[in-house]
Amino acid sequence: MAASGDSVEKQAAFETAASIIRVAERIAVLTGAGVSAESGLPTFRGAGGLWEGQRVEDVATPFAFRRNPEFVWRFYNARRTNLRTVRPNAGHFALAALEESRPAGAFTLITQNVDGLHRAAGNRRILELHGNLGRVRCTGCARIEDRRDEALDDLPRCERCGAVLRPDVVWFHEPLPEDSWAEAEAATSACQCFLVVGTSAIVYPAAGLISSAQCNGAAVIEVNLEPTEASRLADVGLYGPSGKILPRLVEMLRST
Ligand code: BJW
Ligand code: ZN
Repeated sequence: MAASGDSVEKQAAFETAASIIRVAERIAVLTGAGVSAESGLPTFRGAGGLWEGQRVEDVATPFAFRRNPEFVWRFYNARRTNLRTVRPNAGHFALAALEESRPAGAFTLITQNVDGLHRAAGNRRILELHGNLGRVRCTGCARIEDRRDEALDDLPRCERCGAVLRPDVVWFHEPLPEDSWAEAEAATSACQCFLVVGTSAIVYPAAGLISSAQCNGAAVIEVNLEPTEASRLADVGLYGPSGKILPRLVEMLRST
């Protein structure tokens, strides 16, 4: 169904994307901060982004945390407060519906996001490459706990060993969680369709999955407000808010 005001090219792009998804036996999706933008969570880069006026090295590296843990915790506690009220948007729900429409194991959602919104929307097979903002990890005994629903101190400490806690997220210069990364690589090389949603595709190794998918013969579909580093690898680009594009795509798949 064509949306009024669409160009012929845009409608053709939707149809091409729908036909790629229809015939794909396995689908992998890579999401970034843009998919949560319509839930009210700022993205990282660009105007109004989380890092506007902020040096990344001051907040998102282990060195920054060692130098000034209170400063880093202020940044993360502000974001954690939002987590308690934020809700998935239509884009998240469309991805959950897409998984639901597929046989078990044929759909993998790989996310760089730390907000937990894909799980809240109902996706089941989720690989969180950059951790989760709701969890804390002890810098002493390495215990991981879910503290999503709690306000934390300015410099929270482990109840077991007294060491300083840190957010259980992946900062620059840190390795990605081994299991999730291995599963993401496997899902990427096994899929016939790789859908890239709301990411600037500049952070590695996550962004490298896009070229791996393409090299392995998958068709790449990009959904973003604008072209990105991923666009040159994409077979189809659907440009607009993911909260509008994804529900429309899923609706097209339902009606055929
Ligand atoms: C919309 C929209 C709407 C808006 N609808 N769209 C190879 C080459 C070059 C460099 C490297 C490399 N390998 C490693 C590196 C170094 C580094 C890196 O990638 N640097 C680059 C920046 C150059 N990578 C690392 O350090 C990684 N670790 C590593 O490689 O370790 C190796 C190692 C091995 C063994 C031992 C030790 C080390 C770790 C990367 C961790 C990234 N972490 C962060 C912070 C997480 C915690 C937190 O949340 O604070 O993850 S950085 C930040 O960027 C966050 C994001 O997940 C990630 C990606 O950002 P994303 O999601 O793409 O957001 P934006 O803002 O960039 O883009 C938003 C997009 O949405 C835009 O395109 C908008 O247009 C779009 N949009 N509204 C649709 N409504
Ligand atoms: Zn501890």
